[in-house]
Amino acid sequence: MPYLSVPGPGHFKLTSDFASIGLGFGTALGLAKARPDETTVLVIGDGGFLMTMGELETVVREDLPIVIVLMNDCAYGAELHFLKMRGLPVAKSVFPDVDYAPIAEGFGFQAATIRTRTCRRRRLSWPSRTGQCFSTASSTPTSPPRS
Ligand SMILES: Cc1ncc(C[n+]2csc(CCOP(=O)(O)OP(=O)(O)O)c2C)c(N)n1
Ligand SMILES: [Mg+2]
Repeated sequence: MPYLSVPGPGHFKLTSDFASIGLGFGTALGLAKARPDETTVLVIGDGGFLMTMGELETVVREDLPIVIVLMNDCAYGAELHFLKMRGLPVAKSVFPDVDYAPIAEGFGFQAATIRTRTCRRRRLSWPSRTGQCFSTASSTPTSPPRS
């Protein structure tokens, strides 16, 4: 993991063992419940998030200390790239450019959308408190091809 560092192996959980998308959020809920004195950081793709975003309500209701970093590339990125490599139609692998931050705010999260490096630097002091925070790191949508 080139961009993430953690205190030790017990602080890192990759949910790819079962190879299914949609497992990240539930796993993070369990970890946060088990370790209420630490902040759990969930890094999740937009595809996996779309399958499980109702859990935003669980985080708030259970008052779990979670920071969510949503990596929004407006796609089932893994499929998109394989389809492109094979010259196949990609339309079923792309999503509209949804801004998820206001949705998280509606549930009571402190939320921000980060689209540029400048924007990211400005937000570095955030999150400033424990509790629920939500950051969606959106790559600039590239008008994904619909064919
Ligand atoms: C239940 C299930 N369906 C389909 C797949 C195939 N699959 C692997 S990665 C992926 C896309 C995940 O999209 P996203 O969460 O947005 O992450 P990204 O690849 O864009 O970073 C899919 C559909 C899977 N692993 N599990
Ligand atoms: Mg994605």
